[in-house]
Amino acid sequence: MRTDVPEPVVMGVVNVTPDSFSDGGQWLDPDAAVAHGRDLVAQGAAILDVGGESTRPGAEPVAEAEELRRVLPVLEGLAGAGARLSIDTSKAAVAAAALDVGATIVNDVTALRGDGEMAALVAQRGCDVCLMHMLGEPRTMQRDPRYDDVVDDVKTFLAERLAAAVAAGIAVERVWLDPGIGFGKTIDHNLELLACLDEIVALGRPVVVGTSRKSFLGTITGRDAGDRVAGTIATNVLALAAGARIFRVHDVAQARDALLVAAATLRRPARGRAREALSAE
Ligand code: PMM
Repeated sequence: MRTDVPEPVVMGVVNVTPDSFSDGGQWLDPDAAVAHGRDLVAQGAAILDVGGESTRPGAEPVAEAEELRRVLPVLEGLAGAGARLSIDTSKAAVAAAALDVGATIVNDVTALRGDGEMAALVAQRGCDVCLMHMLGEPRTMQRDPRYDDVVDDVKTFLAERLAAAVAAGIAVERVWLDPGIGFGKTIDHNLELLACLDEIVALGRPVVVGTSRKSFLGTITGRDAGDRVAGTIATNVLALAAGARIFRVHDVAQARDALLVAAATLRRPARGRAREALSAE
């Protein structure tokens, strides 16, 4: 039996943005976003990741006041909905306001590099934090990204950011790591990272993967963003087998079912060992 297969945790995406790549504009109205979040909880999301600034390739930054206006009513409406709340932001003021209304996770795609106040805030509040790898910034990140060795580079980056977080007073147990699929990466970079995800898992912290509906899945399958759930699930199941623990997805019910079945299967004793166990009885 594999004893290293984590209990998968599904993080449902609630994008309160006009321009996210697969669901932009769908949940801009706070009531619609709250209803969507509740639906994702009913589908099995243990975490809701609420974001008010799109990080799609080419996206322009959003002003702090506008980001707050988008996410706060939604977080307030989802407090007590049955899932932990994560704030997807790189601004410390937005994270602080979100933590004030019940969020317990900061999902920072800049890995604490975007706002000089963010590390101290996370340290002081004692919340969980997801540190993600991104090459460059959303506006320009898909313009010819290059690495010496993408797996080594991402691994080194995440190890450095983990060390920086701990040096800033964040408890090591609070830190999650994410290779940042699609953030300054070609299709080959994304596939290489997924194929070698065990090396990121070996850094010893829970690993988050966010492949949901992303464009490399469309490149492989020829399908539009809304029709990439099967491709998303393939990556989720493979990532689980490599030891990833948290799966950031739009299609919660399908991902949950696939991950539960995959986890149950991976935990079965291997055939030879099962026979040995039986004959020893
Ligand atoms: N991807 C997006 C936004 N936030 N956060 C983490 N930790 N990991 C990701 O891969 C990630 C993220 C972009 O996807 P979206 O526009 O569908 O939200």
